Amino acid sequence: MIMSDVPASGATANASATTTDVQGDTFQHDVVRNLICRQARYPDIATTHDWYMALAYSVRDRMLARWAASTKTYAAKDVKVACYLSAEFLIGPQLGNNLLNLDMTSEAREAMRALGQSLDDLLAIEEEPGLGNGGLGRLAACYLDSLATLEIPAIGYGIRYEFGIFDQEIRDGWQAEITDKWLQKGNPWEIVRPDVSHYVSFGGNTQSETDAQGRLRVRWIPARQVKGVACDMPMQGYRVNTCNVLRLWKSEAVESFDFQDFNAGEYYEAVEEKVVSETLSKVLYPNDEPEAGKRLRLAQQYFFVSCSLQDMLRLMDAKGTPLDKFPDLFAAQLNDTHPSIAVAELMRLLIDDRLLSWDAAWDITQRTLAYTNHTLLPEALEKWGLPLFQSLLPRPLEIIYEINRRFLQDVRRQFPDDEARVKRMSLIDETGERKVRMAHLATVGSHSVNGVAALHSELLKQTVLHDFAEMFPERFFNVTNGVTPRRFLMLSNPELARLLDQTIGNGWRRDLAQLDALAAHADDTALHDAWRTIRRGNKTALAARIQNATGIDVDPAALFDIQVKRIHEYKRQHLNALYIISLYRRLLRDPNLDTAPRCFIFGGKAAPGYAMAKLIIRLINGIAEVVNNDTKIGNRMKVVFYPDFNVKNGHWIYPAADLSEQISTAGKEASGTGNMKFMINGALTIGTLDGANVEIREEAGAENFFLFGLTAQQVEERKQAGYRPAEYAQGNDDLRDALDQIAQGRFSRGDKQMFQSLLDNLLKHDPFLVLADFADYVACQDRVSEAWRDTRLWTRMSIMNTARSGKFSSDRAIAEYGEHIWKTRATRIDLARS
Ligand code: 26Q
Repeated sequence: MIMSDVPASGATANASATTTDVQGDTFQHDVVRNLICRQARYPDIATTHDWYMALAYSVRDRMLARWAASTKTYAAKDVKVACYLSAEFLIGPQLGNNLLNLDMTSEAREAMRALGQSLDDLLAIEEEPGLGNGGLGRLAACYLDSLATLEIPAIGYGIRYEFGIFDQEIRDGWQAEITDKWLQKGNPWEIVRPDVSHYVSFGGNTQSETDAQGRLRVRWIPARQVKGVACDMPMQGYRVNTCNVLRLWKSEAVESFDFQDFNAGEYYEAVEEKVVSETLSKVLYPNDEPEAGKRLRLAQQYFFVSCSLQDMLRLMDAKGTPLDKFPDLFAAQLNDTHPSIAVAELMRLLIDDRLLSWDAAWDITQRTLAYTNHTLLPEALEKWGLPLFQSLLPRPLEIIYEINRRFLQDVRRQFPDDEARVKRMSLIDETGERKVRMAHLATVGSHSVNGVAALHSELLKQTVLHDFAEMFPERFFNVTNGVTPRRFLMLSNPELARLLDQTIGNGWRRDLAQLDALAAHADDTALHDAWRTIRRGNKTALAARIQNATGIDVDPAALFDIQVKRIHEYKRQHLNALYIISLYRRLLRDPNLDTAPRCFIFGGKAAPGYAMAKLIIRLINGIAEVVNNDTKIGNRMKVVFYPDFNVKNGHWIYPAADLSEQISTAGKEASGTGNMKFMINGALTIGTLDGANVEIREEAGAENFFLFGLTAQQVEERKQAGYRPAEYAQGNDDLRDALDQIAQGRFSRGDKQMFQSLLDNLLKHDPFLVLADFADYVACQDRVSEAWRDTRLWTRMSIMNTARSGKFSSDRAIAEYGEHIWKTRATRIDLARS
């Protein structure tokens, strides 16, 4: 099958010819044909990468038959499509997941074996598209998997970054950032559609005029335009025919780039224009917080949002749906405020291009859009200065002013004589340099606002969006995050999946809540033995990878204590580090101390400009160097910083964890999703009452969770009362000693300066209460060690964690979004009849 034969979404096609074509041949034959016809190689000289490409194309062909059927069904039937707008989609390697979802892993393994290739080798060489920073981007990917699996018509809309999140290397203990070149050898999953493109305007100014009907019209005369071209990736559901699309926009110069009439000066200007246009989708910003004044970032956001909304309008036109039915055809979810310019852009498209009245346009906009908030941290709330906004997006800014004018009128009507409230709620922050508050824009322009865990959704209503929750209580929801059990259990822990099948049947594969049946077997000795054997196998596999990546030898019999996530002060990797130092010092003082051997494993990237996060990585590596080489310690503890934590490495890490570190300052982590990946795989959690930890503990049972630390309310009270971190160091010998060791250069080869800023910060400010929680954390870690020594007890707790993890499937989360927010329904795709 030739890829340009596949119709664009919204068009119709007869898939039966291609379906027969693909299915008529054996799979092995398909692979060889793709090797020759697409890779232009023949078997004798093909490299492993050639075989990978040939296999991937053959798998893609199977998906495209289902994609055509899905697209045709959506175009023909009265369906509502969920559009997930996100600046990030951290989808991970695709081959294994697509084989799993198509239920053809064994077939592919067999075919490749017959061709002299190992499927595992081919899986191993796949580059992962790192089109995201962390939790938020990975959540979007899990949701696409669940949407397709639940047979909900859906499109993911985002940006096709040429360079995704950097690869991390560790040099001399420091993080080094290496450019991510994921597209260098081609992306077999992508289908570029030059025919699906939209123009996006930037800069210039606006003019008002009255049209022939006497209506006031605004014309935006932009300084430049950029073209967005659709690059599609198929998103196959698990054992269903539904195949949805992830549509990522790549920026290009507009065609009017003209070689005809130029003198030399104009030629170079024209080339420069082309370069600037193509820069838009060049690189993912590697920060998981906004940075002030980054013009290109705002341009990226507007670029992908405008392309996506124009695309939805195009699909609606193709279907012949009238404009006022737009909210019945599409639900658009805004993944944080990054796409929140959609509020102004949809208004602009409806008013300026489609000539709707303000009120009609506003009704459509609000009924279409919904907003998910992922943070309460004030520094992480997106705001854009007016001068920048004005110069880049003059027309959308005008619309924001008008939205604000009308909105503040409503506020004054509902809350008379409360100008303080008006100031707090305004879409424009006038406290310092004037800025657009994107969270306010998203809230005002949406019919639904949700947080990502129960605690977070409550705090959202009490803090950053308090005034809005008072004014529009009916808009506020909670949808606790979830993760896909396909990738994070079936694919990455196949042995455990098989054991679950044997123990409780395979119903859990379609409905993760059925894992609950495992609880009845929690004391079954045979299950305990099988459970531990599998976990030991997973730990041995991770140990081999650790040896390979770092040269450190770890013993799979040790307790694997793992913290993997972005490096952030609020996530408190340094609290973990301080505990490790104190344990090390204890072991030195008392060589006969009878403790459980532990292997502490860290992983995670630091934003390149976040000095403190980079210093924390250096500290962990400094501790590792000392501890791992101290013969007095032997194998009783090891410390590892596993470089380049990403989705692919996660596949090896989550199934090998005994203990999951979820130790953020209460009230700061919106949800967390790594916590769920660990739990599903049978790790126990040591954690604070933060984000989804609260619900994890509720589900697992308090007896199967290691809780420590201040609550969100206590954190606030402690701060109100004037928190003095140095007092905690004074009052705790172990803590003072650990800090002293750092100060003396023990973990920096004698350099007493290296960690000075970190120590100063902890002792003088400690904004995330590391020192206040230290003692309780140590006490809790001691309880962990006690429990670990009772193998039966630990295994039971591990089984109970998996058994009670059903709630944390992204299928449950997507079902809630579908029912309460989008009003979408499952649509069965019939392959035979398409
Ligand atoms: C914004 C503007 C400019 C540049 C970058 C950004 C930006 C990029 C990424 C801001 C935030 C992010 C990512 C945030 C994130 O990953 N948040 C996490 O979302 C998860 C899914 O809901 C939660 O589980 C985590 O608790 C939350 O931290």
